[in-house]
Amino acid sequence: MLQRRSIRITAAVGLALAAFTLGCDNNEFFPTQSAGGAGLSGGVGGGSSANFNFTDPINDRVAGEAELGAPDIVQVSGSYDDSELTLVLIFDSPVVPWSANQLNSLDGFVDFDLDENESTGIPAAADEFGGNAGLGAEMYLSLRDVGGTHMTLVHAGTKQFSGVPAVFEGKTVTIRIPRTDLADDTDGRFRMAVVVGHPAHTATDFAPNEGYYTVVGR
Ligand SMILES: [Ca+2]
Ligand SMILES: [Ca+2]
Ligand SMILES: [Ca+2]
Repeated sequence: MLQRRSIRITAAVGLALAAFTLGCDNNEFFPTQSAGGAGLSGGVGGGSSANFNFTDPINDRVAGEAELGAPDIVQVSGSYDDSELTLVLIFDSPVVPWSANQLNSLDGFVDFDLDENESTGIPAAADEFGGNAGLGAEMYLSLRDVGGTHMTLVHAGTKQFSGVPAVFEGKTVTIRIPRTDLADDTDGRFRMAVVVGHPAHTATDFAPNEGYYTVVGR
């Protein structure tokens, strides 16, 4: 468990999960109540969107054959527009929510370097598990599910976090992040690195294997 990534919501807290500010830094945080106010937008906004699409090799798990069946990411795609970031993670075989506690249950992080500056934010999670993403993340997404329907988006600096909708459909996981949650991105570009894992190992695959993806939105 990463000390600095202490905010890993693992309890179902309902759909109205809203932003909190935490004073807790050393333990997993299990919220027992949700604050009202923040609606979760699942709608499609107007205007054009910039699409992105990156690939990762198949069957390149960190531990090789020893982890056959564990999440192996093969594609990271989505769109980024005025209203939201849609992030689509595709695997070589179906994955299920972390809470299902299966070999193919999804764990991990997506790190967002919103100012494209490695010296600001926190080191990528991938780097802590033997990867080499080389970015400084202002925000990160914990891929552990919240109640099977949401994941936790965390601001690395303020520790504010919110629930964002995540849909598991076979080999595909789709996450929608409101643009307002990515306010540290001021020019429509950011860097992103993904590390996926499962309940036995936090890191079974890096995407990309080294470095980061640069998303150019609008
Ligand atoms: Ca892979
Ligand atoms: Ca940064
Ligand atoms: Ca990989």
